Amino acid sequence: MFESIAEKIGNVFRNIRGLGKLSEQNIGEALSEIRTALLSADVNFFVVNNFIQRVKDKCIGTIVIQNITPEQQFVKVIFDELVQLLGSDSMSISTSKRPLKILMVGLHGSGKTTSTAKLAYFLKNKANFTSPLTIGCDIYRPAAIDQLEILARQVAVDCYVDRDGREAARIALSGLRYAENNGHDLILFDTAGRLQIDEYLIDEIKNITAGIQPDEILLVADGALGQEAANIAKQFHTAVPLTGIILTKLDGDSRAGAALSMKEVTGVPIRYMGTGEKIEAFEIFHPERIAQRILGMGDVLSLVEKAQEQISEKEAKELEKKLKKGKFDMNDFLGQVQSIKKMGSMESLVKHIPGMHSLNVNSDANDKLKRAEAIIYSMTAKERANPNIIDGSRRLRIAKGSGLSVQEVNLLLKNFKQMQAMMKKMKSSRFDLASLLGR
Ligand SMILES: Nc1nc2c(ncn2[C@@H]2O[C@H](COP(=O)(O)OP(=O)(O)O)[C@@H](O)[C@H]2O)c(=O)[nH]1
Ligand SMILES: [Mg+2]
Repeated sequence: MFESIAEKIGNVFRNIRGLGKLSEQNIGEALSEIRTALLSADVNFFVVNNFIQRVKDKCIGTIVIQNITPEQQFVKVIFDELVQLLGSDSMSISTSKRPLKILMVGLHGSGKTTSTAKLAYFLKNKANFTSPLTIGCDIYRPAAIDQLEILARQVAVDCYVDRDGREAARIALSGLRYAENNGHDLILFDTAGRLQIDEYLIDEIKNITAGIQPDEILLVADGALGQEAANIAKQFHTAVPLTGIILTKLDGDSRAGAALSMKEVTGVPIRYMGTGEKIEAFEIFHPERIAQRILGMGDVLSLVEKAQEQISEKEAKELEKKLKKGKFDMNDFLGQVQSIKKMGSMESLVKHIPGMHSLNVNSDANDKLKRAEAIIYSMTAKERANPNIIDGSRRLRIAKGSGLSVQEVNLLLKNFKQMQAMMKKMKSSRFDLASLLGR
């Protein structure tokens, strides 16, 4: 996610060294490079200009803080302003009300139906809803109703449909009545989209809204559309009062334009993000983490959070501690291999690790993981704790033990070394920023 802008901004930071006191002159060039990076990530022009102006004012206006170099101060200002731009106060929606009624709106193909199921699943697991109901209000495409039903079944959530219904607002209302009669505590309304915003779509959404009185109206917007997604959101927002945005398709090589333009252009915060086609590829949108990612610092927090769901909290804490210390031995490597294997989706995890997004993870990844496991299992405890002692004869023994070739053992050791080096690097880069930010 956002690799391209992260790389560009990373370069700007690498190039600023030895600034004296921050001044308009000495930050000018870096700012102009950041401006170009933002524009090429398809961030809205006015948003970029305002951003640069705010950074400039803040850099020049700030009092020099002791123990912080001007470069660090510059990075901190950029970080803070990025967080601001991404929506400093945004987070998950409020989930205390029962029943909670959520209306999903958006253009055709933006990911509404998928996100409806993802959100039902997410809230069921994370916000203690016991009985979610999805309601299919897309009357134009029978396939859309099937799709919602299939997805709902996949996440073990009930689904209300009316294949003979002629009016979306009516279906929504009878669905709501059904939900109330059957004690559903979370009600998600999936609606139809259009290829573009038109009068009919807007009327339909207004009618549904007037009927069901939703607690939340979430716009599902395709993140791959860049700043155009923000323009679309703006138009929807004038029709119905949006309470949040779900930005989808942030996996792959999506540019940062949608994420960075959204809040400033619409005033509506991004609440969640879709990061893949699978049901689990759905997360709360954390501005600070995204800002870190855009600044090219990877996302240790998300990594730890993801891992936590698979491995025990204690294990995760230990991993986090080790990551922070930059200590990483073969046992940790094995632990990682196993939790990645458990998670099934290697791609989604690997992307959280700094420097790993370029790694080519293909479909035989799982097979590779199994081999890695076999090799590490063939090592002695001493070798795992201190892989440096693994010489030629030990390699031969390990290869025999695992039933694999010496080349494969060599490759694993090489990968391990790379990862260890990366962890060390991560430790230093992250710590600079973490201590700088006082977190
Ligand atoms: N890669 C990726 N694909 C997504 C994501 N969300 C939805 N999709 C895909 O986008 C397509 C359209 O989604 P759908 O939910 O049918 O959109 P709708 O027309 O708004 O209901 C489907 O193929 C989804 O699998 C996402 O976060 N990442
Ligand atoms: Mg749909």
